[in-house]
Amino acid sequence: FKGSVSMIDYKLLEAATDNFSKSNVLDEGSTGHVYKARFDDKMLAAVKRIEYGGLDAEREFENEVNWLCKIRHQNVIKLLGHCIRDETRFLVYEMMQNGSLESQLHGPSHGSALTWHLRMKIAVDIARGLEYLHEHRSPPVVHRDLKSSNILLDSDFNAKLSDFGLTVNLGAQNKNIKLSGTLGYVAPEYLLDGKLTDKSDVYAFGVVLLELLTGKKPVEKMGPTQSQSLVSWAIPQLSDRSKLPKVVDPVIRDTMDLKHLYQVAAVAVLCVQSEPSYRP
Ligand code: ACK
Repeated sequence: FKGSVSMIDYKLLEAATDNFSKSNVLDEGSTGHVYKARFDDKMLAAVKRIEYGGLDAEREFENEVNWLCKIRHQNVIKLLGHCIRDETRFLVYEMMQNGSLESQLHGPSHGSALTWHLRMKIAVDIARGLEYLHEHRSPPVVHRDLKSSNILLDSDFNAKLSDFGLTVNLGAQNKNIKLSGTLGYVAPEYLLDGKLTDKSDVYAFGVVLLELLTGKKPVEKMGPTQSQSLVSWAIPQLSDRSKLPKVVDPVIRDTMDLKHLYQVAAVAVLCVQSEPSYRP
């Protein structure tokens, strides 16, 4: 692997996680456990341990390391190192103390820590991360699995994009990209026709905005018809479409109220549907 992300010695990982002790488990995810790690008695990090999960999982691991070696942005998770031991793979990330946006919104606290001001800032952080991937990388990079569980929050609730296992660039070599992503977030044109563009991420961003607004999960395991109905639910919220461009501006100033935020969510979804030139 290229870049500045270092290979970390397995013994160091064992020591930093007290031998992967139960008390250090942050999450028991489907792809692997995430552990709290403490290096040199001070620096905190999160270690994802991925047991052998077949070729696809291996490819995703390599893909994640390769992308995170190349991408440095304040709204993208920092990969500090990686380690391979027999069939098990480890990824070491900067610690994100407030966990995922999904657990903040849908966990026991039901979003109570997230004021409207904070939700607004999280939305802008995500947009900045996406803008970097789409506009400042050439060819554009598509995250391909944007969702609330892949948005992590640090101790100050700065939001960063994570999980680059499915990420691709829109270069010529990627004409036939296998359909992947998470139902509920996946753009209808990608799901139905396999048409992948950077707008696929924008669609997912629209769904995350709706989640931030309503505190509700997009229905999981649903087909394209239902995911389209989420869109048709959002659009009637806009009373006057001719005012759309004016809505976006005040967002960036910290003056948003619920009504504005609601409109912005609808704008994001609407733009993907109807404005080919739109960028987040
Ligand atoms: O919401 P959570 O508790 O926070 O559940 C997810 C889970 O692991 C799967 O992604 C947590 N997690 C992942 N990466 C990190 C990280 N860098 N710092 C803290 N927690 C993390 C996340």
